[in-house]
Amino acid sequence: MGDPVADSDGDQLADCNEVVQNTDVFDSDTDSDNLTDGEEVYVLETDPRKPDTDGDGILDGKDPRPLIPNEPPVASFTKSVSSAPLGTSLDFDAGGSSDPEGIIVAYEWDFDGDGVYDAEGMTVTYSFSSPGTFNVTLRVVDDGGLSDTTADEVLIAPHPTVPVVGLGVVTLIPIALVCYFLIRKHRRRAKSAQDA
Ligand SMILES: [Ca+2]
Ligand SMILES: [Ca+2]
Ligand SMILES: [Ca+2]
Ligand SMILES: [Ca+2]
Repeated sequence: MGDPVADSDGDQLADCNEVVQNTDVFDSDTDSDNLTDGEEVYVLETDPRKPDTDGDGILDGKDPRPLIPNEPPVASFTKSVSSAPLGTSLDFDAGGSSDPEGIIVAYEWDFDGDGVYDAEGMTVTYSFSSPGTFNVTLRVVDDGGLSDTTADEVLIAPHPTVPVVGLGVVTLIPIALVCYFLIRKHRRRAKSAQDA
């Protein structure tokens, strides 16, 4: 300890400064967070005695922002339509998702609600293979590993022509009934005229 600029552990932090910082003169990484004491003091300005300076659960050596605690992202998406006939390609856009202090690194989509993600990407196009009501779920993950999910329903109709055919039958029934009663009335009148 005679030489004031000696650096016994070679971590770029002189022994005399290690004493000031209260770090280990013979351990280049006092808090074992994979950053040397010199790097923490002079470059990142993180605490060389605390492996997780901001206390967000991510060690300084792996933390993209070791001085700012990570906040979870917020998942949000829009869809081109809420209901469509089977066979339609639907567009989904998660561009409205956000993160308070970082960036979103993954967008995952579960279209059929089975818990298995079917697609990845900020914008996706999907065509459902069967009719029904589907709970489309989006999961976003930020650069600190935190995530958020949101879901929205989509209605897929069985077949585009079915409602038209159904309406036709429904309107034909009263017309047929009216015709039947008119003919019956006409026949009765003709019969009573004959009898008289
Ligand atoms: Ca040193
Ligand atoms: Ca360290
Ligand atoms: Ca941290
Ligand atoms: Ca974040």
